Amino acid sequence: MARIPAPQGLPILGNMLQIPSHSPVEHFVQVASRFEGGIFRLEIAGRTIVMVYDPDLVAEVCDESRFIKRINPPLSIVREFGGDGLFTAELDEPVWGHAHRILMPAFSQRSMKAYYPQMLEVAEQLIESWAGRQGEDLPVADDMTRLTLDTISLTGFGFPFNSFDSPELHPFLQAMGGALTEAMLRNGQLPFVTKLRRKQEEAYQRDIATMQGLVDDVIRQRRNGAATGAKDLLGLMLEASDPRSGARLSDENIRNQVLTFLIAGHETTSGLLSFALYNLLREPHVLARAYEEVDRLLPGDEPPTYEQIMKLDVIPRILEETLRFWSPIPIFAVSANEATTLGGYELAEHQSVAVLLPTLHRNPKAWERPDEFDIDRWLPENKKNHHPGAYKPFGNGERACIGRQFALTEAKLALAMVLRRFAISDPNVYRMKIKQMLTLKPDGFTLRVRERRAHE
Ligand code: MNH
Repeated sequence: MARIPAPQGLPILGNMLQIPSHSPVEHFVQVASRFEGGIFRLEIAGRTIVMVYDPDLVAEVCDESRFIKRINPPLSIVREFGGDGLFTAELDEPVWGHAHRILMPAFSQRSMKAYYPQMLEVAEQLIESWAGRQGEDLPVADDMTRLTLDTISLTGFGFPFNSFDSPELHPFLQAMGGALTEAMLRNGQLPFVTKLRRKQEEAYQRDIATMQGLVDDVIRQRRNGAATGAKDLLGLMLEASDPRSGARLSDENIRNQVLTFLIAGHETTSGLLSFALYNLLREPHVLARAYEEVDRLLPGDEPPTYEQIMKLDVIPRILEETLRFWSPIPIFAVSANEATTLGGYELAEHQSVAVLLPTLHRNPKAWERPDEFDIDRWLPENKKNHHPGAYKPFGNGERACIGRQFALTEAKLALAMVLRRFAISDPNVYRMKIKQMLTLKPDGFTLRVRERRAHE
């Protein structure tokens, strides 16, 4: 049987030196454009990585009886700080099941209604902050990060960051950016090189300590009874037991979950909102439809209710199409449970297969006019015709994103409130430049706002 096609590499190092350390995904997308079969292989110092972006092949690797998520690089590196939190736990570690079953109810759509008042409170802080900075270049990704970090920490842990009160980003974010970038760099390094980089190792350990210090503050504050909210994520983790086994989460595991949620619970949603605003500035027709929708469904100046936000239709489709165009998590990986074949090629047992979302999400085999931002793809009558392997921004199966409803509720609310109040513009004509720290964001993107109508 033929081997999976691969770009020419060097002996021993393979394709390693071809991968730019600060923008690996951009490189993978370029390589993918040369391998039209929807699958290719990279050899990285003895490690074989298979990338897929053909929708039929993606549908195959999404069959959980054949492929499951395993904690390989780079997730095994992220595990150095995520520990056995949900994102970086093995499926067969008992604690994954305990935490999954304890926390799932807290992420149902019904629970979103309970978080709504805090989501609204933070969204109003964004609006007030922008109202006071009309005509200035607003740092979109930073302000979306303030919004999403404050939202997860307030709703999940009763912990107010109050990020909009400060012109500097919280030290937690600096540390997180450092640690995620370092994890990505280490993923492309030989282990002996990582060992030699003493200064980077020190900075990495300092960043991890900074993040863990904050987590300890969050938990200590709850234990001291300073914050109420027994029904939030932290309350559940401290009180609830696994309905199946009766097991409780250990203190160590709760620390890992809190850190996991502080990172996973904001970084991606911030990227989604930033990319959505970018797309709207480039698609005046879609922007006009969004203004029309918020004026129709959220008239007046009253804070929108949860029920009003749930009636939005154009805004959610903008978010879905944005996640197709720019998935904040550009790759997720699974491993073959046993030796198998994929697309006529042999895969060894435990071979890791990575789904390359930017290429999958624009694959002409699955999408008509793939490079067009078209929110009507997400009308129910069109959605039902989508290829089952064509769209995976939240990953797959049991290991798919637990925070999907949370992210979408928060993002709908924030986008609707921004567009109800402000006309957005981009006089600097931003050109997309992706910053990758494992996840993707637009780097250096600014926009300006002015009030759409007079407020008394
Ligand atoms: Mn989220 C897993 C994307 C928002 C918490 N998330 C995943 C995965 C993807 C993903 C992809 C699967 C990764 C993998 O297979 O290795 N997540 C997103 C995107 C957004 C997002 C695109 C926003 C947009 N995620 C959120 C939010 C939270 C969250 C918000 C929490 C409040 N995500 C998680 C957790 C996991 C996860 C926890 C791991 C779930 C598990 O494996 O049990």
